[in-house]
Amino acid sequence: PNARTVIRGGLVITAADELHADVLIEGERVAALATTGSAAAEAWTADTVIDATGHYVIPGGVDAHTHMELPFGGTAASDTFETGTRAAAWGGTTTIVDFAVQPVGASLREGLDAWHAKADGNCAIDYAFHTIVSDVNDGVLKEMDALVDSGESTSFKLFMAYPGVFYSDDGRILRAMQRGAANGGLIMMHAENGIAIDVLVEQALAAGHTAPRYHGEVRRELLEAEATHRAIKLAQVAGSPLYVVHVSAASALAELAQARDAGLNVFGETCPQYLFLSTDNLAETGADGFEGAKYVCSTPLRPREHQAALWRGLRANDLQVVSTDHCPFCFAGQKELGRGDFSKIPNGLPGVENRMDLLHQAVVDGHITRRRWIEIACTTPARMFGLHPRKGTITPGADADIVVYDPTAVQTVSAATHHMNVDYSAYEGRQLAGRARTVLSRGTVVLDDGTWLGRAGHGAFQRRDTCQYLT
Ligand code: DUC
Ligand code: ZN
Ligand code: ZN
Ligand code: ZN
Repeated sequence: PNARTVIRGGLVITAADELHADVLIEGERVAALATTGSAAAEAWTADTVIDATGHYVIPGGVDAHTHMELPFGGTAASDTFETGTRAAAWGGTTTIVDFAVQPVGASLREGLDAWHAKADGNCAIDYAFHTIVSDVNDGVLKEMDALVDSGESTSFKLFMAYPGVFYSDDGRILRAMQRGAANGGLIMMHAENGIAIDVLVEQALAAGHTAPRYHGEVRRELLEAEATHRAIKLAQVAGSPLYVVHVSAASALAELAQARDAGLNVFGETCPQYLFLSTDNLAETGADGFEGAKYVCSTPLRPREHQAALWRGLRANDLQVVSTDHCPFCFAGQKELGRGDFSKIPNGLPGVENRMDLLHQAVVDGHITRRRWIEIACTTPARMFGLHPRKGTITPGADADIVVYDPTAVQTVSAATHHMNVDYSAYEGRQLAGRARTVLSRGTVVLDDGTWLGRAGHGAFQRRDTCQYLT
C-alpha cells in the first residue's frame, strides 16, 4: 500500500512554470498536481499533509559534480558518502553525481567497484556516478560502450591538467571523444593546460613564491581558455558532444559561447565558488598568510570581474549547469600539507550544502529568475546526465524528490552550523535569504524544520540514460 502525501498551498516552481498548486505523492513518486483550492485537489485524501503556504515547492537539487572521499594529493576529501549526502540534503539537494576514478593501470570497472563500496548503503539521498578516465586504452574504450549500454555510467571525465595523475594527451582525448560520439557517452573535460601550468609551478617555487595565492597566478586564465578551445576543436573533429566542467574564466566562457553560436553540442558548467568568490580570497590573510589555502581549487578562483561574465553566461544559456565540484579538505592537517609549497595544498572547496541557497540569493539579487534557478540547479543537470524526468522536475511519474523552500528564512553560513565534514566554510559569515524547510527523497521526508529524519542507506544508486540535449 503506497502512502499518500499531499503538499498543500505552495508555489510550485519548475524550469517551465510557476503555479499555485498542491502536489499528490503516492509512495515514492509524484502522482498528480492540481491547482490549490480546486475541486480535484480538495478531493485528495492523504496519510500526511505538508503545509507549504508561503513557501516554494521545488524539485530537489541535482548536484552533478561531487567528490566524496576522493583520494588527492596524499590525502582524501573529508566528506564520506554518508556525511556528504546528508549535508547535501540539508541544503536542498536530493541527487548527487560523483566521480568514480579509474585507478592508474586498472580498469574503469575497478574504479566503479571501489566507488560502489564507498557509497552503497551509506547515502541519505540518491546518487549516480560519472567515470574519471585516467588511462584511455583499448580495454577502456570497450568498457565505455558497456557502461553506456547498462546506464551504470554514461559520462566520462578527462583531464587536460594534472600530468602524471589524471592527465590525457590530445590523442587519448580524441580517441575517447570518438568513442563517445559512437556510443552516446558524454565527454566531460577539465580544461586547463596542465603541461604549461606545471612549468609555471616549478618556476614560481624556484623564485620563492610559495604562498597560496600563487596557485591562482600560475593557473593562468589563458591556459584555461586555450584548453577549452582545444577541447572544443577536438570534439568537433570527433563529432562528439562536450561538457566543460568548472568554467571559471570569462575567456574560456567566450570559447564556449562561440562554439554554441556555431551550433556545436558544447555545454558548460560553472560552480558557486566562481560566482561568489574571487582571487581576493586567495590573498595572504591570517596569522601566517596561509588562510588563502582554504580557497585553493582547480580551476582557480579568478579576479572579481569574471563573476559578471559568468552570470551573463548563465542568463544567456552559454552556461547551462551550476554544480559544486564539492571536494572538501580540512584546513587543519589537510590544506596545511601545502604550507611552504602551494602546489601541495589539496585542491578543492566544500559547497554541496550551500549551492541551492547561494543560487537562491542570486535570485534575490537579480542575477537570475526563479525558474532559471531551478533550471540550472535541478532540471538541466538531470537532463544533461540522463536522470530526467525521474529527477530534476515535479511532474506525474517523477520521483518525489521535493523541497519545501522558505524564501524568507534568513541564515548566516558558518562552519559552526553546517553539516559538511570540514572545519571551515568557504562562505563563513555570509547572510543568505532562503532555506530548505522540508526535504523529501523519493517520497520520504528526510529533513523537516531543522530536524534530521533521514538515514544512511535510503539513497539508491541511479542508472542513467544518455545526455538529453544532443541534436
Ligand atoms: N579540482 C579540484 O579543485 N578538486 C578536485 C579535482 C579538480 O579538478
Ligand atoms: Zn576538474
Ligand atoms: Zn571535480
Ligand atoms: Zn516557513
